[in-house]
Amino acid sequence: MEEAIDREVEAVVLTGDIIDRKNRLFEAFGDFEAGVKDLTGAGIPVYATAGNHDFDVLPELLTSLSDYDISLLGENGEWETVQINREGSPVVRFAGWSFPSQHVNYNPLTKLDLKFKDEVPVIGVLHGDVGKPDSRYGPITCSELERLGYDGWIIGHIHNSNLRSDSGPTVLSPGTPQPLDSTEPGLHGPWVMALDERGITQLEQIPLANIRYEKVNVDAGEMNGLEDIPGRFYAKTDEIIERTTHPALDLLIVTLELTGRTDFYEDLEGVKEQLAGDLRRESGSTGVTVASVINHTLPPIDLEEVARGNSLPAVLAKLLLKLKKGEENQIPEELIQNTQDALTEAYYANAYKVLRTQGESSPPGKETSLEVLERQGWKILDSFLSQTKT
Ligand SMILES: [Mn+2]
Repeated sequence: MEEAIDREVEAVVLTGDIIDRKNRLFEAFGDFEAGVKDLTGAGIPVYATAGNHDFDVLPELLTSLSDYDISLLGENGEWETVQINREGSPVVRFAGWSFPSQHVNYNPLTKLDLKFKDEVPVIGVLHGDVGKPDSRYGPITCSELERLGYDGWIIGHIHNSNLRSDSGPTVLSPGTPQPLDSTEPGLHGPWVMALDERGITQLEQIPLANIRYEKVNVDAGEMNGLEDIPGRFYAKTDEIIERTTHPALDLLIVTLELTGRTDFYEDLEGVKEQLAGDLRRESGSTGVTVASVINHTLPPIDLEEVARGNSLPAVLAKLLLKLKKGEENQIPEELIQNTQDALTEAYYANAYKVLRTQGESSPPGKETSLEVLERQGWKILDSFLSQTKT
């Protein structure tokens, strides 16, 4: 809100799912009202469309904010337009649509037939799933976006921001102002859209989120020991913090992935949690924490060398070479099937029922099976070879 007032914007547009569920309404209400009040005081109108999470709550909420300059666009799934004027002349027109129910199986754009003959730029505003024809959350197709010939679209729903401007109309998915978890890496924050009579002239994201999630890869292959990890990790995380100016970044939350071939690959398994705790630090005014450590290191074994001959390790090494090269049609079908069966059994175990119902995981596919086979294969091979050494 402060940023919008400082920049003297013509309007603030919200694209839905501002409120997650009905029971969160009251937590968010005070902050929301304070922001809208400040914007109204600064002469900046707010336009909002409802999404699948707030299709009922948002219209209800807005009725209690009738003292302020905030309007819902396209209530009950009926397209609606509004014109923004500057000094009496129109500068932009919004065509907006709001979710009428939690699930919308049709493309909302097929119901839109508003065409304009004047020179005022038109921006479509709604909530929905772009490019997912089977979605229950307003499947929007690119061909429909093109058909209407508007200057641009602002579409809420996905949490990571996305901007398509290479062909067809500009389609901005602004994303959430803050990332919610590690599946939402990169920059988060509101966008500023600049327009003139020709249409959109500039789109810029303001990275206002004070939390950022990133995956950081560190190659353990060239290290002498575990003690070398922090130095490499600090360099990588400092680079992320410095690369983008993050005036508001308080916390960088990292998933650390270790790769490469190293003698201490086995030791890493045992110290992963300890390591995550030890790597926590401050970099300037930004805190850095490690949410998890993924050990993808491998033992320093020369597969081609071991694969010579017909010994057990050689047979296993040949298999690992095929997996490495992606020659999955050369892997015995039974082996892949057995792996997948075992993984599927674990997936459907009662112990994980809660995770399944919360949608935290998906059933293992062939790709996962091949990954597990390769990982386990390396472990067995390493054991074989260390036994023959002694
Ligand atoms: Mn949504």
